[in-house]
Amino acid sequence: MAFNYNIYMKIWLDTDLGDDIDDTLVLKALLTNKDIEILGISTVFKNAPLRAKMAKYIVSLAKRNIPVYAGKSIPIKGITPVNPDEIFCQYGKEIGERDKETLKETSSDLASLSMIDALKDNKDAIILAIGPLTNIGKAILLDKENVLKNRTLFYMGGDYKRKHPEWNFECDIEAAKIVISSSLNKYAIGLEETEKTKLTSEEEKYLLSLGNDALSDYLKTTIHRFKKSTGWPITPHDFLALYGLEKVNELKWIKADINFVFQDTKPQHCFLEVKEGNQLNYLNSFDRTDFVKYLFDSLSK
Ligand SMILES: [Ca+2]
Repeated sequence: MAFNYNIYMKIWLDTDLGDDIDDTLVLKALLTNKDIEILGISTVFKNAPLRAKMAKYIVSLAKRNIPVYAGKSIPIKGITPVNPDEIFCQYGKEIGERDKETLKETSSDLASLSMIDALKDNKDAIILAIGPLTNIGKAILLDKENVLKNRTLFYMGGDYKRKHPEWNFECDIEAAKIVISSSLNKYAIGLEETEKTKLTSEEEKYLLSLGNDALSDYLKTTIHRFKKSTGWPITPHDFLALYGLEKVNELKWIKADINFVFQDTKPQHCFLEVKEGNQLNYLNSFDRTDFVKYLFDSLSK
């Protein structure tokens, strides 16, 4: 089924914001884009309730009223050990403490069920998934009325041109398998492309100069926390999924089937065997200059 691009878009965002800075960049861009309606936000992986609190705080800074749900902290079946009490590097006391009430949400299906409900009421809505695929996989398992059948999903995950393990897939390999074998109309943004988005120090400086409202200031605070904690350059992996969604008709996509391959020597890693097929469309390439312009334009609104 072809993806019908509309200028006005309705999106459900599923995110593991709080660790790498790219999710926070995507959320800020979505909140300030008047052509995009966010139907809901679900958080995933490790401390999903605290991630939901962070997302709620960012939504409140944008003076928006968008439902935020804490989804699954623990993968359906992952490879990497997960600590649901882990505090992410962008955490600050403005987000609030994790409390007993939110702990209950760790095992709740509410996020996935709310995603199904939102898509049921909005036939043209798209899912944008920029974390491990646990909530999406869970939604497919819970979707008794086939609401998700043939619906469109853009996700950052997998590596389609190299035999490299990729974090989002590796963190919940079972969820990735459920999503890949589902009827969802999938647009995949692979690590082999997102790695090319790494910003130069000049580009980082420019990013930090954008905007002077409360939301932009908070974004800068979280960037500083991320940099201080990791020392990593900003690589907006997840932003390429948003770019892919907005530029879907201008970009080249390749249709493929994939198999998950585990190595005996390194069972913790899993790579993809890619062949011609119809399971998904993966991004073949993009113009980095155009992407960086899009990133800066989106974040200066
Ligand atoms: Ca992410």
